[in-house]
Formats: sequence, structure tokens, C-alpha cells
Amino acid sequence: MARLDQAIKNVVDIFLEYADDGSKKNRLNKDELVRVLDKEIQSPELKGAINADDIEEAMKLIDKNQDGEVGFHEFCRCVSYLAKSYYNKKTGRGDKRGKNKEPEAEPETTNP
Ligand SMILES: [Ca+2]
Ligand SMILES: [Ca+2]
Repeated sequence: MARLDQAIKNVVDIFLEYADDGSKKNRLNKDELVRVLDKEIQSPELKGAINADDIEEAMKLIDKNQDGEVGFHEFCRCVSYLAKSYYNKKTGRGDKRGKNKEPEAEPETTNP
């Protein structure tokens, strides 16, 4: 399987596997989210971006509609957040210690 095939299928399969528990089959509750973050994220640079030890904080970040559970859409946002955070680390963007000399090439938001 090609790498992106693998990555995309992994995101879906991991979500379904961990969500299939508790009262709702297609949502991650807090315990399920802890398990995903704990078992499926091992590299320190990603663990630093979302911390399973502070699950309240992680939920605040991921559970956008604040219903106490994480749906697939929210899970995708979480994965995309991790990907961006890793990208920023790899390229030196968003590094607050002053290594960020490149001007931002593409505008990320359209905030005034
Ligand atoms: Ca569930
Ligand atoms: Ca939610």
C-alpha cells in the first residue's frame, strides 16, 4: 500500500477501533481518547503537542462542539492539528525561540 493510502486508512481504522466501546460506537469518550493518545502516539514531538496526561486540556482542544465526546470530524481535526504541529517543528515554523526567520509563505488564517 502506498504511504498516503496507509496513513488515511490508519486514521479511519484507529478511530473506529478505539471508538467501538463505551456507550456510543462512533464516538470517542474521554477514556477512549486517552487510550488512543497513549497507545497510538509514541514519538516525543507528537506527544508534546497533545498531552494525554492532561486529558481535560486535550478535550478542550479537540471537542469543538463540547458534547464531551470526540466524533470522527473532531478526530480528523486532532490528527490534522498534530500533523501541522509536526510540520512546524520539522520546518522550524512556529518556533517561538527565535529560529523562525522565514516569512510565512502562505497565509494560514484570514483574521483581520
Ligand atoms: Ca465509544
Ligand atoms: Ca464533540
